[in-house]
Amino acid sequence: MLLPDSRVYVAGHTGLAGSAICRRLEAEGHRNLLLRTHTEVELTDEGAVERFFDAEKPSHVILAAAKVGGIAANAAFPAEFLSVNLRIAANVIESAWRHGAEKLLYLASSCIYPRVTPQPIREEALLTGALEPTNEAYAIAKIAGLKLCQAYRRQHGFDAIVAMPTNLYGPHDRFDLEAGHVLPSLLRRFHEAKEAGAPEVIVWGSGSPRRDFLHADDLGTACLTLLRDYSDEMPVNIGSGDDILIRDLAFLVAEITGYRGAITFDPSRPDGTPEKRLDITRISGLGWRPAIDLRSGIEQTYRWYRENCARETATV
Ligand code: GFB
Repeated sequence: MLLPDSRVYVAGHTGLAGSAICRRLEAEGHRNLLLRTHTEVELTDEGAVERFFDAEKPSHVILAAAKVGGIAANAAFPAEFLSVNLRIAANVIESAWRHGAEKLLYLASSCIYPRVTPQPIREEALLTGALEPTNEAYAIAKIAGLKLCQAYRRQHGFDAIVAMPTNLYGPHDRFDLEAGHVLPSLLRRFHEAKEAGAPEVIVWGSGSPRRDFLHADDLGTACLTLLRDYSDEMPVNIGSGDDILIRDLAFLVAEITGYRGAITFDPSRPDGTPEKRLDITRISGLGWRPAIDLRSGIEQTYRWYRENCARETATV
């Protein structure tokens, strides 16, 4: 059972998802969080992971560590996305089970569903069709992690559960113009264009794909719900219940950042999956609902970006 003094290890606590999960755990009174940076415990190193679990013996493990990136980074570095994420999943899941963790929550991703599948996407759609080529390597690694959770549950009775988050955004994201996801990239691009008085901002692709965006703080509440109230091999979708055209997202980001110049779409950049809105019936049945609407979530993220990153990124 998850108690305030449970020894909870959050792997990936500095990232977008992991930091939000830590904020939620702390807000709910958890005072025994085990946190280690990359340099303290390298998760691709089997020996380092084994030594950490042997010494600390966490009772609960949240596996939010992963090599992630937007559509361009996924397409450019498939070897790293596949290899690093496979090793992280194999090492952490094995050590957690071996050292007697009570429960493990693995974060997969909505990009592991087939490229074209009925919307909203139900959990049962997994492995029913071909993957989106731009993120196939990452998706295969995440599917392997999910299957490891199911296999350790079946073979060893290990209570490993899987969450399938949609496209996330929020504080501590990677506001990188080339390697980041669409929302942080556009926030930075529109912000810099406004500051520089640039006449045009270029948005990748046709603008016609649709995406389901969830603020990371809503992911945090969903993860706690699952840790407390869910124990089954079926993965659980975590999404907003809605989606938006990338074109409309670009106009919304322009409005929030105060940019007034032209917006041009560049069809030479990839669109990726046409749409991936998640069906959230399963997690809704546990009483969870997203609390942050897209506009106020982007406004809050933009404030965070200006306070924490805008000055450094402007000089890059
Ligand atoms: O966020 P994004 O890279 O993720 O791109 P995916 C979403 C959509 O936004 C694509 C368009 O249609 C892009 O073409 N887009 C427009 C941009 N402007 C930009 C921009 O400046 N930067 C970026 N990045 N996109 C990722 C997967 O796919 O989703 C990952 O590759 C991961 O593996 C993540 O699963 C959640 O939704 O296309």
